[in-house]
Order: sequence, then C-alpha cells, then structure tokens
Amino acid sequence: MKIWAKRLALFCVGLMLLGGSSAWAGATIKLGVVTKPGSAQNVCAEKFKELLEARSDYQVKIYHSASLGTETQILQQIQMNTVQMGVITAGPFDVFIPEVRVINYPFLFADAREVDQVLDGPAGQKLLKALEKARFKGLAFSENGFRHLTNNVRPVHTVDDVKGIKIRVMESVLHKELWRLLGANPTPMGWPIYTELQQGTIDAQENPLWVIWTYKLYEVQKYLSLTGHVYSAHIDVANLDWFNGLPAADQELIQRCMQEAALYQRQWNRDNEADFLSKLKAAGMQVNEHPDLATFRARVSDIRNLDIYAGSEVQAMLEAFLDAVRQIRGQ
Ligand code: EAX
Repeated sequence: MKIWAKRLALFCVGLMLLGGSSAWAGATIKLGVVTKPGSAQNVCAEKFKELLEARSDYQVKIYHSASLGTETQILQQIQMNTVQMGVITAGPFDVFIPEVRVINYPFLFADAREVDQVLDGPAGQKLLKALEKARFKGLAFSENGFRHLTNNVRPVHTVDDVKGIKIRVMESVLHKELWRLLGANPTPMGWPIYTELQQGTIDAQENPLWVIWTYKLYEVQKYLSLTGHVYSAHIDVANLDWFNGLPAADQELIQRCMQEAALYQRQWNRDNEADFLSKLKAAGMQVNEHPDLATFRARVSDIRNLDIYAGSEVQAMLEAFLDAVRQIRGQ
C-alpha cells in the first residue's frame, strides 16, 4: 500500500510537471515565410528563432523559399494550425481581414518615423487586434519597406507613364484596385515572379529595394522609379487558438521575442536601403529618384471612397490611422 502511494505521488509530480510550462518544453513551432534566406522576412524569422531558442526549450523550424506555397497559402495553413506562425507581407492579409487595407493606403506614411509611431501606437495595436476575427494572433510588425515601381516598357516619371503597363501585384484586393486606378493593367500573383518578368508575361512589378536586389530583378527589369507609393509591413502572426492555449508565460515570451525580432529587422532594412540602391544602379538599372509623385497622389485621392474601403469597420480603422498620422504632423 505504501509503495503504491509512493508511486501515485510520483505519478502526480510527473503530471504537475507536464501540466506546467514544461509541457511545452522542446515543442517545435513551424514558422512560414515565402521568401528565401537573406530576405527581410527571414531576417525577422531567424532573429525570432535565435531569441526564443536561447530563452526557452522551444524549437523553431522555419519553412522558407515558397516551400509552403504563396503567402496566401501560408496564411491558410496558419489558420488550420498545420503551421503555427508566419512573417507575412501585409498585402495578402486584406483578403482575410479588410481592415488591413489601411496599412497599404497609398502615400499614408511620409517616412519610417511616422511608420513606427503609428504601428507601435494605439492604431497599430487596434489593427493587430482586428486580426483575431480571422483567427490570427497579431504579434508585431516587421517590414518589407516602401514599395517602388520597376518596369521594362519605359521610364516612369508621371502617372501617365504607367498607362496600360502589365504589372504583377500581390494577391491583395487593395493593390489590384490601386494599380487599376493608376491606369496600369494589374494581375495578382503570388511570389516569386522572376520567370514571369523574364518571359514577358508581365512588364512590371513593385517592391522594396531589397527585393529588387535579392531576387535579381535588375536582370529582367530596366527602369526603377522611387515611387514609395505604399508602405509594406509584414504582420508577424500566430494561430490564435494555438497561441491562447499556451501557458501565459510562454505567450508573453513568444510575443516579446517577436517584438524584439521585428524591431531588429526594421533597423536592418533601413540600414541597408541606400546600399541596395547603389547596387541596383551599379547593376545597370535606370533609376528615377524623384518621380512626379503629385500626379500619382492626385490619381488616387478618391481611393477611400471606393468599395474596398467601404464598411464601417474599415472606415473606422482608416480614420484611426489617418488621425494618428495627422497627430504626428501636428495637424
Ligand atoms: O517580399 O509578394 C510580394 O511582392 C512581397 O513583397 C513578397 O513578400 C516579397
């Protein structure tokens, strides 16, 4: 009887250990990014892995280089919890959560300082919360950066130069509508797109400088205009139910590690931008550093009245973002 009691006690201790945070010890978190090692998403994902593994028994396995499919497909896998986390460009989220269109609102942010203040302030937090409707836990914002236009047809200075150009856009409702408004002929496609540019299925694309460099788009695109038309965030997410099922201390740790990784990655992107630009010039791209952005702005000035921004929740989120920007500018 005594031995039996002892065994029971041991068994209970074992159960307690399992029920505590060590139940998750050594668990492997699958994290998806669409891009390849060395790219902006991966810099964030790898930093997160390094921080979390140093501070816990979790293992993070990063699936990259489109091995899980497009960003839209990775988001679907996160929703199904076959993948727990992702560092995903904001664009494709807008099919799942229309409010995300506000980050991609054209010409919203003037610079990185405004980006940081808005995304790390109440407006950004409100947007992360809105992701829960689609069962995503929003952890942090890292960045792709400001997006610029490249093409093969002609140098682009004013918006009229964009007319009729076949441009690849992200699988995003906002991006398709934006390029339609600007006069181009947009086709949504997942990433990557080198072959399509090479074969001439499309003439143009738009992405931050690191993408144009890292994916060697300068080999298949002649003209670059620094339009900075949209700020492209990454939203760093987890499956909401998986995340909520973790012990509170683990949730906090994962959130903290991702926030630190995101800050580290934003700085990495900004520190390298000038270097990417000189490399692209050296590689032979014809760069227009000062396109006539007033003509672009004028063409999209009505965008907030279109269907894509209709609906009280999207309008309220847009107002929160526009308001936050106005406050920073003291308007
Ligand atoms: O980082 O699909 C896109 O254009 C994205 O910017 C992609 O994540 C490359």
